[in-house]
Formats: sequence, C-alpha cells, structure tokens
Amino acid sequence: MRLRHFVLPLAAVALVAATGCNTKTEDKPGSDSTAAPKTVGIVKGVPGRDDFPNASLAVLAPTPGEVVNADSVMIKVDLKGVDLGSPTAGETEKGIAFSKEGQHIHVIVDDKPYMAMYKTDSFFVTKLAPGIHTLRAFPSRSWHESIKKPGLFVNQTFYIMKKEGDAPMDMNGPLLTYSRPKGDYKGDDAKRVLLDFYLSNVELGKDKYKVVASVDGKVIDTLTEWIPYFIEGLADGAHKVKLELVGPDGKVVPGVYNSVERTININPPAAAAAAPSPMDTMSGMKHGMDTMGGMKHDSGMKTTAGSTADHMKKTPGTSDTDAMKKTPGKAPAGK
Ligand SMILES: [Cu+2]
Repeated sequence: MRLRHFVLPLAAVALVAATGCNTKTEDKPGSDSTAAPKTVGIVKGVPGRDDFPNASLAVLAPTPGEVVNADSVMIKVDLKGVDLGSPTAGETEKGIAFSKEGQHIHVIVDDKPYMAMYKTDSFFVTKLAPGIHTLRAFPSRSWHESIKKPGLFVNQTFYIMKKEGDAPMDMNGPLLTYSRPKGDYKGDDAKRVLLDFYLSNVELGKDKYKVVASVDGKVIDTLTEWIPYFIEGLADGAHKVKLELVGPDGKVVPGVYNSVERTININPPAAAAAAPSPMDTMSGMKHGMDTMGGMKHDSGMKTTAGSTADHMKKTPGTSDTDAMKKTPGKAPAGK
C-alpha cells in the first residue's frame, strides 16, 4: 500500500513531464513561425453540390468565327439554370476564398487568366490584337469551383479586324483549361487554396489521361479525377502553380493550353497588396483590370463607345443604344 502511494505520484510527475515535453515539441513546428518549413500538399476536395439541373451556357456574341471590327468585343451570353450574382449555398462553411458578388462565369480569352463575369450582357474585353482569338467560358460557384456538367463549357474562336491566323492549338482535341488558383490569397483564405480546372474531350483515370500539378517547379501530385482539389501548406510569398495534361503514354499532350503555369501570391505584403486591392479576387489580373476599366467610368465608356458602335452596326436588329443602355451604372465592380 505504501509503495503504491509512493509510485503513483512519481508516475504522475513523469506523465506531466512527458506531456509537457511533447507539447513543447509539437508547438515548435506548428507555431506561426515563418522559419518552419511547410510541406506543400494537394488534397482532394468534395465537389460542390449539383444545384444546377438543366443548366446551360451559350455565347451569343461574338459568334463563332465572327470578325469583330474593333479591338474590343462585348461578350454576351445566354446562361440558364445558374443565377449570376447569387451566393452559392454553403459558401461560408467552406473555409476558402469566395466572391461576395456571388456566382459568376469564368471567361478566358487566349492564354490569359480567367475574368469573372457577373452580367450576361455588359462585359467588354479590350485591347485585343488583330487576328484570331480563342474564347472559353464556364460558370462557377461563388467560391470559384467550376460547374462541371455537359453543356456548360463554351469553346470557340473569333477574329479581331481580320480573318487571319490559326488557333494556337487543336481546340477540338484533349483540352485542359486552367482556372484556379489565381491572384492573391490572404489570411485564412491562404491556408487552403482551391485548385480547379476544366476538361474537354478527355477523361481522367489511372490508365487514362492525368493532370500533373506542380508547385514552384516540383511535381506535387498526379490527379486522376476531375474534381476540385486544395493546395495546402503554401508558405507566404509568390508561388508558381503549373497544371499539365498528360496522356496515357505519360507525355504532355501537345497544345499551349495543356501546360499552363501561373503565379499566385500567399499573404503578399501590405504595400504590394494595396495597389490591386479594389479588385480583390481579381487582383494579379492585369488583363481583367484592363477589361473592366472601360466599364466603370463615363470616360471609359467613351473610349469603347466608338468601337462598340462599329461592332454593333454589324449586328442587325441590335441598336447601339440597346447595347449601351445596359452598361452604364450597372457595371460589375470588377471582382
Ligand atoms: Cu471565380
């Protein structure tokens, strides 16, 4: 009895000492010290609920193969089954970045990062070079996860000023469209960064096509499912995220869009973040800012008015005033 009493407190002391020690070692790497190296990993996400029965997307302008006689083009779409600007149910519980302006369409011109489109009929893309351009578009949830369903991906070409040039790749073959991550991520949003892409004419699988994801030049994971993923463990600073479509033969599928690398910023310094802050989720997207610039101010409208009028003339039945009426005042804030 006496011995037991003696041993117990000793054991308790030992236990406390051990626990204290463990806690200490656990605290060290897990603390917010930036010196601790982070391991970058990719984890599978749970695809967002399909709340979009019978949804469809079509681009009304420019029409496929249209020659636009201006260096800017107004993109008009017909979107059914997805309410633009509405929040997606569950957005606050995801613990990831989402647009407070709600659901939107990711519009991708050529090899640029996507632009977020919140209105179906007042979206200008400006400063386009003469010749051929590719246009891809698909709707996204407010947290930027694309809605992966047949009938929601638009993929077409149009021309600026002259019908010249070929698409930079076979747009009807296996096609990877990089969507996310993009831009700047701050605070809690930076802990889990959505990795999302669109696929056309291709199926992923262990013995099929795959998407190889690299961060800062190092392959992190080979993705065999068309679902959203998350990149975790990104240290503060700039990172290069690369997605490559790889065939069953293990080779990168030819085509410039099938191998895309973008730079994102994790908790950028306040000074660097200050400049693009009005764009927030659009930050880091010069292309998008250019695009939206023409829509926000009256002076901007004047810049595009002439070219729009030229463009609209070619479309019988659509008066300039109709096209212009919808734009002023209602321009999206650019997110
Ligand atoms: Cu988005």
